[in-house]
Amino acid sequence: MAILDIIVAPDPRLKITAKAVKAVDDDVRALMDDMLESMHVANGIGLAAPQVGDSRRVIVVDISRAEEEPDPIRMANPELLWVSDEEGNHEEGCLSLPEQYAEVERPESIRVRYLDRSGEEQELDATGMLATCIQHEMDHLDGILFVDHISSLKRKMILRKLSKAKKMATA
Ligand code: GNR
Ligand code: NI
Repeated sequence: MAILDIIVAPDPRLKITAKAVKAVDDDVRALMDDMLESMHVANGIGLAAPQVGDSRRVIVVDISRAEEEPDPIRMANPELLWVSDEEGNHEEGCLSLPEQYAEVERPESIRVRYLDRSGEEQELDATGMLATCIQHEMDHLDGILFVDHISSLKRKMILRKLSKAKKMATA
């Protein structure tokens, strides 16, 4: 197991369209496990492979609270089979946009198909925060960040802040 560094925006690696996994082999399983460990260390509820510099279509999610049983979900090649007409607004954050938050409108419920840790095809129905988090992670696989769903004024404010913070850090 290894703790992977999480890439912070702005960074071209967050804009790449990730490639489908051909098979869930030991290498993909190790990536999934390292991502879950890295996500927990960073206190996140989801993580997508591009955030750790790996452009394969792999995401992990665990929305359980600290006092609850862990509920880790590992997905390769996730695909939306259905989204509800009903939309919901939830406040989102992103480990690649540290300390930035905004309300994002997305379908409230989804059905997703994916390959699990054993390479078996699975389908999952999700609603509320779980549905939000899965959609947020799937967006990362297409180079999309939650700020791409909000007004351009808010997006520019957030990206400018992070760009300045990076310049300060590297000066
Ligand atoms: O930790 C995270 N919290 C979060 C809150 C609301 C909606 C989505 C998320 S995902 C985020 C971790 C992350 O950046 N995943 O890509
Ligand atoms: Ni994110």
